Amino acid sequence: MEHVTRTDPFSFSVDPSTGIVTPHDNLIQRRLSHMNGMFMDQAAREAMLEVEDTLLYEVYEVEVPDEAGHLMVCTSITYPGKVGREYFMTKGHFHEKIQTAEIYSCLRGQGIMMMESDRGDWKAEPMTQGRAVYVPPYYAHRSINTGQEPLISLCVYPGGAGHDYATIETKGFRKLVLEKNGKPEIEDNPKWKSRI
Ligand code: M6P
Ligand code: ZN
Repeated sequence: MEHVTRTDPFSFSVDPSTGIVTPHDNLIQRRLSHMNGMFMDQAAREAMLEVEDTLLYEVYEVEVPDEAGHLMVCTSITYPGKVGREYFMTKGHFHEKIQTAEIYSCLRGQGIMMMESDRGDWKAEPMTQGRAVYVPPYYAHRSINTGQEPLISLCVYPGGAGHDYATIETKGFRKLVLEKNGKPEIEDNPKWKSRI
């Protein structure tokens, strides 16, 4: 794969049906085995893992300098499926520089962007083709695929923002999105720990 750090003007293409960015520099693939303790139903996760280490989501990254002034750009593709009643989702993260925002422009699929601030405020916004979500500063964010096809977004965030995964890994999101009677429902996370 071509590996360059771009500082000159450039353009790239995004296939809205697959989320593949051309050209791209990195492809991140996250599987069930990478999501230890993140899904509510641990037994369902373990049973699935015995059969297959399912691919949950992919991220195609375009490499630009990871520093203030630049805009990091990538696509995220979350595949459809569930672990127990819980829909496939991204790990979710705060930005290391917590005062930085992000835009997710949804290109395909149906889902929910779950957002939660460091003060414990939360908001769930719909993700659907043609709709964009603004994740403000101080909000952790996780995309959740509640549909039958890949949930694809083009994401843009400030260079130098960084990813803080540890907070979500240890404390979780306050709310979960679970299937109930065939529909997504937002429920309290019994394991959530307040950050304050
Ligand atoms: C989006 C962006 C990326 C992020 C990815 C996957 O594409 O927010 O910065 O890495 O989603 O989410 P996560 O990092 O939480 O696994
Ligand atoms: Zn982010």
